[in-house]
Amino acid sequence: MKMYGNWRSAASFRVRAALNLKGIPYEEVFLDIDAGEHTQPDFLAINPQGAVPALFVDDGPPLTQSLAILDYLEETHPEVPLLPADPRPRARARSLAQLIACDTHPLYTPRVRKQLMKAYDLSKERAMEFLHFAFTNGLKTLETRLASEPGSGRFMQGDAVSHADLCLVSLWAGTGIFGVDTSPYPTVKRIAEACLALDAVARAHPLKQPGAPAA
Ligand SMILES: N[C@@H](CCC(=O)N[C@@H](CS)C(=O)NCC(=O)O)C(=O)O
Repeated sequence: MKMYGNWRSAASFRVRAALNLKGIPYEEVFLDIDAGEHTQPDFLAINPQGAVPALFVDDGPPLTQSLAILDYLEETHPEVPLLPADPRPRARARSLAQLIACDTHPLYTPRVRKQLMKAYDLSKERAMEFLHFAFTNGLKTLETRLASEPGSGRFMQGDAVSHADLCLVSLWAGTGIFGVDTSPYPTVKRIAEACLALDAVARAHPLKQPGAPAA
């Protein structure tokens, strides 16, 4: 498999971690999002949305949207399951994953920050305030849910890693990169650290990818 991604990309991290956990070999082409490589015609021909990841799984067009890719990998490589088998915990794992991937992450993507600065004349500092709002809004809900719901265990849903955890680590890595205060979220921290203790997840971390800053 061949994936187009970016070192900092939360959505690419989720897919990379799933590929590693399932033991699926892949190569990654790292686009420089800061330099706008994802908006060039060559890449728009791959994903007209101008967003990573895009994963080529066969000779056909690539798969896009990290949650759809995670589902595809789950259905085609079920040997290492990343979703619970029972419908109810499965729905909860998906709910937690979507809270992050659908309702939190989109608010802090580069295109949103750029638009805030360009169309609404916000300074970089004010755009970063909005980014911090997006993170803390998601983190607060996650902390409340994870600390109070009976489904939580060693990981977000029970004691096995699921799509929810892959989304969580992608959010957690962003808190480090963007300097978000994580002290109010001890349950989120505990679970994120449990995930990052897994070699397959640690190897997929943004700061371990080509193009990432040294520290
Ligand atoms: N919902 C998409 C999000 C894709 C996305 O926004 N990717 C980011 C990197 S994490 C990107 O390519 N952003 C480019 C931009 O915002 O200009 C997914 O889960 O795959």
